[in-house]
Amino acid sequence: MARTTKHKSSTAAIHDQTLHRGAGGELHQIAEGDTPVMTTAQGGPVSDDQNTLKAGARGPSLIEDFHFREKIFHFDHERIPERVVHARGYGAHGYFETYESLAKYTRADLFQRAGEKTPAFVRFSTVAGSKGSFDLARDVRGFAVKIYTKEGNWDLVGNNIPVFFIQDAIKFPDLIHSVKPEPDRAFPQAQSAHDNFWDFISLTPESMHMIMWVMSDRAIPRSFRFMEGFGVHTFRFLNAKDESTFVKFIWKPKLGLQSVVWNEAVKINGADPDFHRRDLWDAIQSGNFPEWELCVQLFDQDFADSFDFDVLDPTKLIPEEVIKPVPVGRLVLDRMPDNFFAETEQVAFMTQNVPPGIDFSNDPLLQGRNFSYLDTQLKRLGSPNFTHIPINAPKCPFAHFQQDGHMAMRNPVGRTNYQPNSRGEGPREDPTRGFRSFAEEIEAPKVRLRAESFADHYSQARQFFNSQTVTEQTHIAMALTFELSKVEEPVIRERMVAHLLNIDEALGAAVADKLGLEKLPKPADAAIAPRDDLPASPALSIIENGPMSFAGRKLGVLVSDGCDAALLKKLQAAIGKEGATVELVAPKVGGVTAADGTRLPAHNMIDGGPSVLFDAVALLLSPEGAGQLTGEAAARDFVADAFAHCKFIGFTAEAMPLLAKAGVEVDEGVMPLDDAGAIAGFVQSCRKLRLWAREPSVKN
Ligand code: HDD
Repeated sequence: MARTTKHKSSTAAIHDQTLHRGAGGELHQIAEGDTPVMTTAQGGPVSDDQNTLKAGARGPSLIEDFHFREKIFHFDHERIPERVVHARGYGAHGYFETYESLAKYTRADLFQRAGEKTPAFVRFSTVAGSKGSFDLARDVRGFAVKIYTKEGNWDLVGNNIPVFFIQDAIKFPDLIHSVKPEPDRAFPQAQSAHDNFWDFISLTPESMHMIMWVMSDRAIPRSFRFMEGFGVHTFRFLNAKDESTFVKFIWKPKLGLQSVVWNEAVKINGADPDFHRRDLWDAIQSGNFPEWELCVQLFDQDFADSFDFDVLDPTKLIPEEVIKPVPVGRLVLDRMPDNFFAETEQVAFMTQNVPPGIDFSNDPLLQGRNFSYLDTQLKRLGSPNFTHIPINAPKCPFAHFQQDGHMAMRNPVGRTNYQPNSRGEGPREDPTRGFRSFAEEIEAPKVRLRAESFADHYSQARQFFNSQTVTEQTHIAMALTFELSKVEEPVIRERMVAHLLNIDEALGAAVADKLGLEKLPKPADAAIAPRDDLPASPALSIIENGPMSFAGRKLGVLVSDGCDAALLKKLQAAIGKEGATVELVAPKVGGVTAADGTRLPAHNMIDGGPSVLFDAVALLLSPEGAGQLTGEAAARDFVADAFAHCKFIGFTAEAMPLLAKAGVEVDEGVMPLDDAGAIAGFVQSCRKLRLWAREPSVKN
């Protein structure tokens, strides 16, 4: 196999070693000069890779052509089954850095020493779509973190939403069947806007809290870098004395929260289906390493007993105002995989991967997940030896007597492969360092029952809705209306509205009105009457938790021949100082010639760089350029969309005709850029990310 190694990552080093020991990789480097000779997978040099072996130049192909046979055989088997859920994902390497010792709460090795860095791999994903689907689906985002600790891999397999649709894992196949393409017609792809999903949801009141989140802007994040991650379930920390503290895990993005609006999401999917992938790739490749703080909400049994809801119920959260999340470390992503398949596709996350000092709670969803993930890895990766793949292998020493099976790469040496043995050979268990479960006393009848304490399905849904700004509440109502408008069976729409009335009467009525329901249904029967005394939790709003910074964001500047290069330079400097980037959009990708003769190469031609790809835009045009662009639909859309999506728009006076033609009524977010002072003001406004006050007039 001809192999070229760009730079040696730790994973590559493991790979090399394996090749060295297993196959004598260096034998294949039969090189002439620096170019390695192509060989078959068996190592035989290949003389012709352009033509199959034939009986005569125009004759039939011969089956003895082992090179062709091997090449096509391998190609035919390149795909492994995609994940049943979370098929579309994107990963990156990095590290977790511990802030201070948490020994008081947990004996987990990675939390013992301040400043220690532990290698990590993260895979972000959507849930419903196939591997090739688009990034801006309205969907939950997976946020799966593998931390290679010195005492085994810890997988925190979470989402960007702190609650889930269902309370018991036995409903997971039904939930996923309902959201995936309908089985007879095989559509819609990567969308929940169809009958099956809403039929299931409207018959599953426990989903209502999650539905509020999924219909909110959380489900259309601007970037992986700008979203939170949640472990969802309650876990346990166990300290050296085996004392337990309950813990919930939250990842907080350093760059703050940000989402897009639905109209924008739909257009991004057309303009750049890989929008989120590209964003992560660009950020890491340019050295702007994304970062999250790991925060923990810690509580004891007394709090659990006194909390309004059951801490084992994954459809509930503990508001940050009730238990403040404490930062305990940071996650930095600083390296893209060398190979997508080897790492991002083959990475196997499993909730049951916890190191000593972290333990499970009895959350019935978590318990079911712990059972499920091992199965899925065997199916997908095809062998119980999937931990031999470098991305899944622990980075600490490991030793056991598991052996053989498909593709076994690490094989035991010596005679003894069992324990106990009288030769004193091989690994032995260690009761002190080894994993111990919390010794919870359990005496209970064996039953199939849902706890009464799980029965309140509406109160936290209402609390979430009440915690949103008016803008966000409007987005939720519009998302629900859009999704339900795609549902063909009226009874499902009505059933959903009946649930909404239990969450917020005005929301239910607004959605009913927008759907054109003839009359309002009765509110759904509630197992427990929804509470209206839960205080709003500002931590639940994206807008309330904006970064007040433009760092990590992107300004798109539309330029034309004859534009003002000096002004552009000032703008670029101001945006650069803010920690953001500038991309030029021009009539031709080759660029434009500014009034002073400077040649300015563009990143995109207008059709390829619509404003939905940017967080704010500026129009730096000459009078002729503006005149020309008013005649181009893509240029008018560039401006009209930026305005409709409530973005800040900077412009030079020459661009006025284009603004007018695009239907823009100049407001406080459409800002002249005539001098350095104006540029500073524009950049300052961009920190707000959007001018939401404009929204009622443009109706997103
Ligand atoms: Fe799951 C993948 C997150 C409930 C069964 N899940 C998967 C991934 C994430 C989550 C992020 C992708 C991992 C990756 O990037 O490879 N899943 C969640 C969260 C849940 C949840 C946050 C609820 C709190 N999942 C859940 C249940 C079950 C599963 C209840 C089954 C009982 N999940 C799976 C799976 C997947 C998976 C089928 C598909 C591919 C994989 O595991 O590796 O086993």
